[in-house]
Amino acid sequence: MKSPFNNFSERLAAFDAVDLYPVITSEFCGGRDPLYVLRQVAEGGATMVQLREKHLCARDYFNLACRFRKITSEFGMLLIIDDSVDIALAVDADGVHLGQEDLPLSAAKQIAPELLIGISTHSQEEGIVAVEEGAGYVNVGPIFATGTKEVPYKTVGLDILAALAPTMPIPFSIMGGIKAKHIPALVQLGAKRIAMITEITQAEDVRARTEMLRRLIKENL
Ligand code: TZP
Ligand code: MG
Repeated sequence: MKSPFNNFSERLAAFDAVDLYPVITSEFCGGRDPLYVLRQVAEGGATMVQLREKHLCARDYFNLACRFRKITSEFGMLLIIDDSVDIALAVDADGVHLGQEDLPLSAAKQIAPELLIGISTHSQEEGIVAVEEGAGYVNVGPIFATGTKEVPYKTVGLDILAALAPTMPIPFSIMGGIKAKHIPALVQLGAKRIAMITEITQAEDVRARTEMLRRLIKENL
């Protein structure tokens, strides 16, 4: 299945307009099929999703990513693959999300010039480097403590977010321990795109939760 977006600039424009950034990992889907959770997120109106699997072999990650591509294309959504540039290219995903220990941005850009490449950053300094190296977007986190991932970094917190938001020259998302109750304050500090795992994927009604979170972000913009 093909991406609904033709090139980097269409993907960047789509990311710029994102409000909620759901990240789906099989082990955090409350025992449900990640494809069911994806469909619920899509029906709830999300315009992008990241597939993030840490324990699948490349073959299984590829097969799941193909199925994510089919559903996200059906809904006109951006699809980002965590960690793997090769799988992102192989399934015609729209981008790849890379951490500080993954393939360097410069190498990823060389292989995949039309992919939207997102970089995980944990401080203002890492954010500046990612921008200088030409990231498509950056994700800043963990904003709050999270049990979803072992993070060897201090939480970013609201003060750093407040300092960083007005100076960030490219679109950014934030992540880490974020729940619905935090959204008004985060949006008022300048965060327009909010990435979440468990607040979405462990909701009993994922579709209704997606709709509610999107509404909450938009109401506070
Ligand atoms: N990177 C920084 S925090 C985090 C990742 C992958 C996990 C966020 O998960 P949750 O459930 O939204 O706290
Ligand atoms: Mg990674």
